[in-house]
Amino acid sequence: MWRGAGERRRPAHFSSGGMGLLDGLVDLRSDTVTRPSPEMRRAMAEAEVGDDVYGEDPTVRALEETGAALVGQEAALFVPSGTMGNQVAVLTHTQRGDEVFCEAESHIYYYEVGDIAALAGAQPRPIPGSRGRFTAADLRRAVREPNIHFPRPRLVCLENTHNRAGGTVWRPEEVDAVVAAAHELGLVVHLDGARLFNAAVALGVPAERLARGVDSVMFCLSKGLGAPVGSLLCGPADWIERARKERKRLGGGMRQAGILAAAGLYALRHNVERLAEDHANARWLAGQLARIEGLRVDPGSVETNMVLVGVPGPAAAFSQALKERGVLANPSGPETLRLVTHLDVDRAGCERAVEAFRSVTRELAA
Ligand code: TLP
Repeated sequence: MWRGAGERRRPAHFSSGGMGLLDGLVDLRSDTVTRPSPEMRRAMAEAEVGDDVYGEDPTVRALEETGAALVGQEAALFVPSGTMGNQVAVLTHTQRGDEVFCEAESHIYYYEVGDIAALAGAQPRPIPGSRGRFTAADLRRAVREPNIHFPRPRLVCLENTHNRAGGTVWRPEEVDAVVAAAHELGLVVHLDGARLFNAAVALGVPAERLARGVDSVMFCLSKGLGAPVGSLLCGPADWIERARKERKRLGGGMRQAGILAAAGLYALRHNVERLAEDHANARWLAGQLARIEGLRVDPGSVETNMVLVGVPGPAAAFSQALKERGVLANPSGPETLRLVTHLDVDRAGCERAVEAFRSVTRELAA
């Protein structure tokens, strides 16, 4: 317990959850920047732990059971990052030379350092989507009949919500249709659900409904859910045992990981429903920014916690000018910035961001 003399000696950043290098800035670069709250830190400090490589960490086990149940799967594996979760999935589903179908702007293809090829030795086959989604017909067109020249079609990857499309949501029936087509074609499906709970909260459906029928699903605890580290890869129990071996091969077997898993459990218990606040803030931001001359924003396109903002001129220069005004936002295209709302940015922070955008556009127009 945090009490008495010990508590007074605790460094300020430990009790406040603050005092980071960028304190005082409105950080809209990503929901990955959230820092654990004092309550979450307490849960971490008090976690029961053991050596998870021996399967002896009770908190990791509890997190894996809780997470698997939430997405309707039999078992789960705690991994250090979403990237590792996706790549363990690709490694477990495929063999060298297999073909992996994914949307052309998907994280697994765009942002994971080429590791479908580099680690699994598989060939990614990008499918151009519409706002991050593709249809069963698109998939059927992409999958070729067996032929001596072609790789073996094996895996389809979906992403919900879709990051580069701006946090867009796949509806249950859209997932169902692609999963049914994939299975008919003899393929397996992995769902990159880094922000699956954002999709579930936005649609008002259980996360399990959005993962129904898929062969594996990964979701992140370290994004909008607010944990400092960690993702869960979920699937059938025997498949997860094979995935556990791949995680070990990648060096992802962690020891007293219950300290981290406790944060994940806390996040699942306390931070899911509140994602609706982040979505409301994103909608509000988009509505305000759309009124600023010189910016290109479509408030109707905001489905979860992301806003894509077209800016006049290079996004990197605009981002720098925002930073000088205390607001951080990352480019996601040559003239596009991505804003991500999360539990460490409140409405007042969003108001400051709007002011900063107003000031930069005014200066550019002058
Ligand atoms: N996305 C990060 C960056 O890597 C771009 C971000 O700031 O949005 N799948 C999806 C859909 C993701 O958005 C991310 C992270 C991951 C997987 C990877 O998760 P981590 O960062 O834990 O490896």
